[in-house]
Amino acid sequence: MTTITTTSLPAAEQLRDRVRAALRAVGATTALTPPGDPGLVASTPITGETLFSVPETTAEQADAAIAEAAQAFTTWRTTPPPVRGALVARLGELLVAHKSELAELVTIEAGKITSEALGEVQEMIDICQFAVGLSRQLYGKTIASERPGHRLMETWHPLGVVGVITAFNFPVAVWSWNTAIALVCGDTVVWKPSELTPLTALACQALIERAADDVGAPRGVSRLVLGSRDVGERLVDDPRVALLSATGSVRMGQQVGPRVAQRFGKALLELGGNNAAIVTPSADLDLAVRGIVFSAAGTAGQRCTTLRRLIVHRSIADELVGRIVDAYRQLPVGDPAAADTLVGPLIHETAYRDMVRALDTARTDGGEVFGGERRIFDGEAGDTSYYVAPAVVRMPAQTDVVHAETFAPILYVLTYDELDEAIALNNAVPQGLSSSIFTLDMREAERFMSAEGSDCGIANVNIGTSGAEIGGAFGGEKQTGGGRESGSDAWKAYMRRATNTVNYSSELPLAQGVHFG
Ligand code: UN1
Repeated sequence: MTTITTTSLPAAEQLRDRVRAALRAVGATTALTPPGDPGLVASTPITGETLFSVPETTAEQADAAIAEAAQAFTTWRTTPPPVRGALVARLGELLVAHKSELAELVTIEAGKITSEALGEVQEMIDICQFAVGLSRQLYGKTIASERPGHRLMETWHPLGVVGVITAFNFPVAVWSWNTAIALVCGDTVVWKPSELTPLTALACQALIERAADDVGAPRGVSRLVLGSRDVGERLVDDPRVALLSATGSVRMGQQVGPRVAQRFGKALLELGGNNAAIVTPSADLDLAVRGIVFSAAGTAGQRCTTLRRLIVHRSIADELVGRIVDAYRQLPVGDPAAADTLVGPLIHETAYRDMVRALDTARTDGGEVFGGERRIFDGEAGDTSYYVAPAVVRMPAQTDVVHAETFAPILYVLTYDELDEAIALNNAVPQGLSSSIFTLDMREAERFMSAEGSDCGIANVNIGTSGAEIGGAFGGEKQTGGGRESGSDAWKAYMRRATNTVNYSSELPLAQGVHFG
């Protein structure tokens, strides 16, 4: 079912002007050419139109970018960490100064509503601040030695070049999580953004280069390569890339992981999620409804942390679903730059087709679907853009479609009677990124977070599954890939550890009491 709306979308020429102004403001000088010219297509999901052509990185240029980063590493690794922190501090200042322009590009290129786009840039500013503090805290342990006159300790050293592959849905924040941490750790970075978001990448690259110039760091500390799969594969296979940090689909991770392992490189994978929230009878339903609607419908269901499954106690299921459906009916869907919009567009037609297919399958499986219809706006762009009302689907059971991650705003609802059953449902999917429980019963909350509780990398209480702060380690288990990015001690993945045993005695006792000669 589709709904035709009478409001229209902005004209492509107007969006082009806004992109040019934002790129000019951040100091990006790459020449954009008219759509249809050779190069990478820069488009917008707001209207589904092509805005510009962007120069694509050739194989030789990609090789040169890795070489530059490898060269910069030779001096960056011995630059004192707090001095490295000064570069990240400068990047943070530039992000503060250009927050609105960068957010505007995120809105135009990824379709995020303004508030979420600003939030994404804030996440970049936050990780810069975190990383600056970290630059004075790359702590190693000292360890009790079993031998007299010996000291045992561990030291942390930079790894080398970090290849960063990012997805369209967080086109700037995920780069910054990796780059801010990698830079203070003494690594250098080569970034391959999603081919769907080259414009935001050009803006970030302009800012990091300016930050590098301002503090006297080599520009080679952070390079950008633009292109599709081939360019990413160069990072995957190049032995100069010590760590490959990749965000994207499980399928992508299944290809990337073994290829990096084959050459004994390190991989940090942040892949799909199929996140659930359990709602128990004691839950504060007002709060739960707000948390659920933001996590399930926010970002038009296109976060890896999006809430996709609701596991609700049978006694409150009708009431809760009724309230969510009511809230969904009131969600303004449309131009993400418009002040009152809460749900922007899907990224492209394929995302829409995937959503339609999933809803059809859910219906075949006995699901009862509320919402999910396409909204077509007046004018030409109506046909090429993909706006949908978020969907709620009451499922009789957790069928295959519920186990799959469809990157669209579909919330499947399942019911349970006993908490054990709810936890088993939470854990029954192949992915393990985020999860939450809404309850006022501390026993239930603690069980959910315990060893026999949620098997996810993120397990929340009384908040939704999305919208994590940068201070915690971000990532998940099982098919989510096991990597951890951003806060806590995630920095350790960006460094190598050396164990040092120092003998300051004049004897040579061997460990384990061994005598030799
Ligand atoms: C992602 O969707 O890849 O927790 C990252 C969140 C955001 C990050 C999501 N801070 O929803």
